[in-house]
Amino acid sequence: MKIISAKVIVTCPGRNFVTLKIETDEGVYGVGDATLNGRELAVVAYLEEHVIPCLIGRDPHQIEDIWQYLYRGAYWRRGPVTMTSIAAVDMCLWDIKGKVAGLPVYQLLGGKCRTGVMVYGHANGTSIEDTIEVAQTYKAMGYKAIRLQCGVPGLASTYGVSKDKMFYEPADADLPTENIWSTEAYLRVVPELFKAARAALGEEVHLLHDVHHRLTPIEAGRLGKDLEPYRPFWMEDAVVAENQDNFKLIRQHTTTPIAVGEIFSSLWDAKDLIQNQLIDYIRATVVHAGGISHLKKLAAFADIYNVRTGCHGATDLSPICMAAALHFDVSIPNFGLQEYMRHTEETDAVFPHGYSFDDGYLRVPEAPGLGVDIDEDLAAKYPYKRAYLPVNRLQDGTLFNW
Ligand code: EZ4
Ligand code: CO
Repeated sequence: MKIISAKVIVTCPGRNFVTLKIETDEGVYGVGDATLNGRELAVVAYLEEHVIPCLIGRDPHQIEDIWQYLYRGAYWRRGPVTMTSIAAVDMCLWDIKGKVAGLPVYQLLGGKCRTGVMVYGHANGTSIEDTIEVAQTYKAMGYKAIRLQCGVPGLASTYGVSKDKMFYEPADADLPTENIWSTEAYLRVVPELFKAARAALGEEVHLLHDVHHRLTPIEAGRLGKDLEPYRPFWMEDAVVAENQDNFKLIRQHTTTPIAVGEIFSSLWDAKDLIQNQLIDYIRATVVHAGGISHLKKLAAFADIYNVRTGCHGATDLSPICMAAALHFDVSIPNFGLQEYMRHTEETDAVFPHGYSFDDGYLRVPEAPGLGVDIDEDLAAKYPYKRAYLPVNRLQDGTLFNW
């Protein structure tokens, strides 16, 4: 079997998605997500100019060899553009292998370890009351885990709080919009949100929170401690992670479980965090961390240190990534939780898929391969539109982390 062609499809059904499609001489094709939010066309160029020419004529069954070829062969290692490109190829090849075998990809990964994938939804609102009201809706829909984000009094807008109640799309401007941030105001409101939420939602439901890289380690230690009475499932991205030592200080001060890694590109970004047991959940994703092949390796490494997975699953990861994530999630022993932000109807129509939500769980597609596709005619109706994530400044104008 040989790869005869590959192409990159860019579509914007409400938001941008980049998709790689690899075709073989036997008519079987595979699809892979290649979306890197706000930097989409950098991945397109990398794939078109530097990856696709190297794939033509290769045997698509040699997933590991092709992975190594693209990783070691580039000389320049890691980085989000490279690893997203490699991930897209990897997803295509697993899709092809599954279709040829007549098996869903999870079967090729060792079969199911669980019947479904527990997911968490995003409840957010400008006030604590609004947020809890949305959380009640999620609970009524069957969600077992809910992320809570609310507006910060005194700030005009912040990450995690959408204009639309059930959809959240932060990359919404032709050039970055600017948010203003106050750590002090934020640290006052979040414990209040959790206190009210526990009282309103009961003890059973898992409650999560995303700090979105806004704190220093000692501030994160304090927030973790303040949230302990309400038993959060995790505190996410409490600090920036370039310096993995940041997490030591957090650990010294709180037993709130720690999650990090949605912007990690590889195992190497998480190595010290895992080995030193400084985190509880690793959020690296199929699309941004080298595909199913690399994430399997990361999860196996994490398992040794009791770290479980909590894959990123925001709307900027396409339904192709979601399908791939579900095959991965059901097949590994140390799965923790999967993020699930629902896509819009337009997006779901461009990417027909076989996964479905059922009482708090996503069920993995049972069709051969990944069980997801792209409708190219429909995709062509939505041309690329440049869209950036916001930037964030402190009240005195200092550029901060978004
Ligand atoms: O802001 O995916 O946990 N989820 C998140 C996301 C991120 C976006 C950025 O591309 O933090 O909503
Ligand atoms: Co996040």
